Amino acid sequence: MERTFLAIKPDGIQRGLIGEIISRFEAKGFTLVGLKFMKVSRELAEQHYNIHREKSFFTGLVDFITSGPVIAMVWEGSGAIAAARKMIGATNPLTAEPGTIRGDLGIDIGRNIIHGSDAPETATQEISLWFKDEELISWQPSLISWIR
Ligand code: RTP
Ligand code: MG
Repeated sequence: MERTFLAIKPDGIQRGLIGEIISRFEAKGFTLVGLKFMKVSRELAEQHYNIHREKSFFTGLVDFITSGPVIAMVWEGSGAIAAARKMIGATNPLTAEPGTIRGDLGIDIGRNIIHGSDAPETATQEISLWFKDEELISWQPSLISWIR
């Protein structure tokens, strides 16, 4: 079963979009296997975005990600990595398709609400960077009927 790393960025938290975003992945049919509400250290932000270290926007990006709490998550399901990227939409919310999270909810490339791993290798790296093994829970829905 494929796993991907997603993080609701500080703008998503501050705009009250946590429920909206989590609902989309639940409704899609993916399974939540890890979640934490956390303040990101500069060190973690720099490691996470290491690939962009030489870019002009790097310092601003790290400043932003460390500016307020984020929600780090791991979601599981068949094809979860590519499907989550599709649900998130293009990097620039202004050109992201309607129906995607960024296309529906944002307008600023530097404040684009959510991060998602872009490939199987980065998903594996990011999951181990953000989560300890014991923070991830494999589970199946119970067969008990909860409501009668
Ligand atoms: P993310 O890693 O955050 O999920 O975003 P992404 O894959 O769609 O885009 P990526 O190329 O990895 O860029 C990481 C973040 O850097 C900011 N950015 N700013 N000003 C710019 O031209 C520019 N380009 C990228 C964005 O906030 C992007 O999410
Ligand atoms: Mg990226």
